[in-house]
Amino acid sequence: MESTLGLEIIEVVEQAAIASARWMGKGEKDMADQVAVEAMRERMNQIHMRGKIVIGEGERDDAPMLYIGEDVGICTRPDAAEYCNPEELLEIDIAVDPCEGTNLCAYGQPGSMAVLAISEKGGLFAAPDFYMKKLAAPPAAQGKVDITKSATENLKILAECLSRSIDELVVVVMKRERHNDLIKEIRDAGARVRLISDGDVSAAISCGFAGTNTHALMGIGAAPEGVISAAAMRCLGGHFQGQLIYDPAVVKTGLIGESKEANLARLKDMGITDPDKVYSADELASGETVLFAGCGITPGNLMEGVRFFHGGARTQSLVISNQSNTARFVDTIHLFDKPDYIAVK
Ligand code: VTB
Repeated sequence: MESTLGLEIIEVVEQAAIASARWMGKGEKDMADQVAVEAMRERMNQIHMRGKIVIGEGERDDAPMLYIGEDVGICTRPDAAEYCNPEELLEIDIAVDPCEGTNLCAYGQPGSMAVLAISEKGGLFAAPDFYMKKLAAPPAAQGKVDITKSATENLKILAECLSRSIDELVVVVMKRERHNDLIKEIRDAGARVRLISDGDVSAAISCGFAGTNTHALMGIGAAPEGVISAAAMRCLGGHFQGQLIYDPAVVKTGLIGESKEANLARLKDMGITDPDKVYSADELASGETVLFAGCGITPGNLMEGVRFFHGGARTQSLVISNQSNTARFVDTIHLFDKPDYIAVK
């Protein structure tokens, strides 16, 4: 799966990032998202694969493109068997977020990315559109920190695992009212907090790389993106845990507007019998083969953003694979017009 897909999915995230970056700083987050969705879908449909969106833009009725359950790829066509080889005919599951951190893109802030994760059928947890309490940490702390422990306890463990003092740790937290107590606790424990307005996927994955000065992500973000973060962290051997948040009293805004009872009923319908279960990265991205791809829209901790020049753009992407055990940073120059000569900038 990886050999053919690995390179092509780079182009999928690159195209989404370039489209979205044209709307960077324009203050229109819906446009930044919409063009990314269109570009991602168009490029995805040129790949010889039989893909199904398991995490996407929403339920079929609400999202016209990249909706949950949508078939993508050339080999989903009815006559695919005639021109797709048997391996390409195996169904794969795809989780996408064409513009993660739409606000960041719309306001020209760092950390927005086009991201996706791929696995064989059934290899990615089909997370409901709820919230998720998340804990990400570097590989050295994998399986040692625990989301069920207090932030204070986890910081002690983390400091030990990373052979440093607590005040040398940086924890990323999204600036939300729901995190006020958490932020206070982290500061009281002696660690330093980097508050971000949006974009916890970039923050989670940064924990997987030494040198990013990001030692943990704590707090509550969206559940579907948690699966994409988990896919990357699983490949990197980093720590990631997630716990669904279904009680509107915990998160008063956004995704969950209904009652707690209705949310619990929805989870049950989806076959989630233990709504309080703590999911590990291995459970959220359980497939044998897991691939993650991301491309910076605005500059971030891990990747540059899209930089346009006359007639082209330069992007930086990251592809992580648990098959080849590689994390590839790919620097690409895109020439939009057919040039007379390649003017690399
Ligand atoms: C956003 C976004 C994150 O979750 O915060 C969203 O920035 C949900 O949280 O990157 P709010 O409803 O409080 O804004 C993410 O999309 C992903 O977890």
